[in-house]
Amino acid sequence: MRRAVCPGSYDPPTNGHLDIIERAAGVFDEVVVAVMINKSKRGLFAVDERMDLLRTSVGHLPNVKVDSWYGLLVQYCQKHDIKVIVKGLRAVSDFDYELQMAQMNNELSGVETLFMPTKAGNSFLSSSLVKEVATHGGSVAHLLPPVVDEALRRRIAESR
Ligand code: COD
Repeated sequence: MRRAVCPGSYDPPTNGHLDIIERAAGVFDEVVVAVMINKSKRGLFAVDERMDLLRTSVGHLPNVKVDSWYGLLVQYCQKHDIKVIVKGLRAVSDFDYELQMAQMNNELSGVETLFMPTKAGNSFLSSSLVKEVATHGGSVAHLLPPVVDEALRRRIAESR
């Protein structure tokens, strides 16, 4: 079985993430979306909340499952016998760091990283910009899965 992992912070998931996950699901037999836990960075959404948002957003993809992990991504891959990491690339600015991580992950474990170019219409899209725009009242509904847009509005309203 050809399996791949799409790792990320997903705080929150955007249409850019979803596009990469959907396309990976078309290429691999099984795709795991792994919410990577960063204990030094408090997110807007808790890890469990991000997982719920992802589960709802990928509900139409039967070969995609959602998980979380604290530690090295390659340890997750080794534990679950996953040989491929799929990453989205938005622009040249993503490339330097993604290349470094891909090489380190390969050096550590032999796991390969495949880069998928973002859809042109998503190349400006990031979780952090979406949060910033939404916090100041801008509409980001067209950039997010509906369940995420709703959760984001609610979270921002709660924090006011
Ligand atoms: N279009 C296409 N792809 C996109 C878009 C978009 N609009 N937005 C984001 N993406 C891609 C990103 O390029 C990335 O590949 C993925 O989606 C996740 O994005 P984010 O922003 O949610 O997550 P990041 O970039 O913060 O995730 C970094 C990781 C958590 C994957 C990384 O730090 C990691 O693997 N950490 C685990 C610890 C570890 O193993 N460290 C050693 C690394 S060598």
